[in-house]
Amino acid sequence: MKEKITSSEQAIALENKYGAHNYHPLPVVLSKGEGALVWDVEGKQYYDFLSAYSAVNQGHCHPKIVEALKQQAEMITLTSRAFYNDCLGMYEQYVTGYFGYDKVLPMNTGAEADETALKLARRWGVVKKGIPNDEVKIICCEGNFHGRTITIVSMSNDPDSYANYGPLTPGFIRIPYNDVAALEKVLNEQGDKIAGFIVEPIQGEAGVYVPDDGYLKKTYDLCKANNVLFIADEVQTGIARTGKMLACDYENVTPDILILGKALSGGVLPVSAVLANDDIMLCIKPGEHGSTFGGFPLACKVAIAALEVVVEENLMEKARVHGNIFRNYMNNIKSDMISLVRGKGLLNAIIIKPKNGKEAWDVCLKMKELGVLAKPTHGDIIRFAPPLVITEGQLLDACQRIEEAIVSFQ
Ligand code: IF1
Repeated sequence: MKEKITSSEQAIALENKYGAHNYHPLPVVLSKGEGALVWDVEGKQYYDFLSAYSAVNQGHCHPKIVEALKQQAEMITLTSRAFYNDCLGMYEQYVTGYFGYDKVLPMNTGAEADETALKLARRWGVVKKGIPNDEVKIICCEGNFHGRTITIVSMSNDPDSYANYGPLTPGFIRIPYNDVAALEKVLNEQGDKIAGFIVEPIQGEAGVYVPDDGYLKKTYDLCKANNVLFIADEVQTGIARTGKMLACDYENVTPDILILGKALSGGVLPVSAVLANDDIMLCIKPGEHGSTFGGFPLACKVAIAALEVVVEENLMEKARVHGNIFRNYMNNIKSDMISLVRGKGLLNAIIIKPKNGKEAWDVCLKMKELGVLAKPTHGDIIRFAPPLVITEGQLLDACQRIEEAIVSFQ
């Protein structure tokens, strides 16, 4: 076994040979990161315009978050929830105060937090709303992405996510996204059997699909009128990414159940959370849900530091201002390959119209050559989501490189 990887080819070959083939990465091998920048094993520098799918909003290896990790790592890392620890309570107080909820249920990955939210909504539906146990339904949206578990992919209408994974979990009703009337119809027809409506304030996987203004508020109000929980999956849109702490803040909507992940740890550890008030959260009792790592001391300290950074460095404002600069710049690029620019804050996408057989993947390879990393999705969409700590100078430099890549195909 060699001590250290010294070339990209070597690292890629190892992954190919020994790793499951469940990804198709861009051919770049990263070994270092700082703020909005990353370096490959050959030492080439790039702007990171993926941010690990919005997990490193606070920037790579943020010194304050890394310091919190190091300090706690020398004390105690994991206790399980069989015992109390001296970090969890303080974190729970901090995170509930930060987002304005009575209680938090700590988990690790986004998918786990989404699963938790679904269980919580079903449980509430049975014990509080009085829906018969086997008849509880949850409404989800077309184009959703909530993770990879069997139950979560049971909500998906993307065959890559759900096909050939055997029997799916029943109990979901899927309606078109950004369609208030569709929700109203389902609620009118079977509202008494429905526990919750789970929605992404902006659909990430669908290609940064931003719903019409008012969609969240109107659907929230419909849920309220029908005694249905409004469940917001802010795993990707939360923690300042879209220019507010939560994307729901744009419409002054407070979800009944809030799901967070990714940037909750600044990309340092898998840390996710479900937040809700007592009437909902206390429907789950001791022994009825959990996880070995959920709320582990290391995660608690890291998450507090990560959330402090967001406020201390005013990342909401930065995302908002720099997002406007980014979209403005992209909209002014003279190329018929750009058919649409959309997004909010620093969660953006460009829809690429293929030209001379060159498509989004080719644009991403060209950008990589020019020092900007982004990943295509659905063939023709490129997502642009740099760490929120990117400076204006860095952003403009990156925009020039993106422009150069796109016009190189003219
Ligand atoms: C992958 C997309 C992003 C999420 C929302 C829950 C989760 C995610 C709204 C699950 C995860 C990821 C995971 C990543 C691809 C990715 C993604 F392209 F699929 F849509 F970010 F844009 N809710 N999103 O976006 O969180 O369990 O992964 O921690 O490779 O699957 P997780």
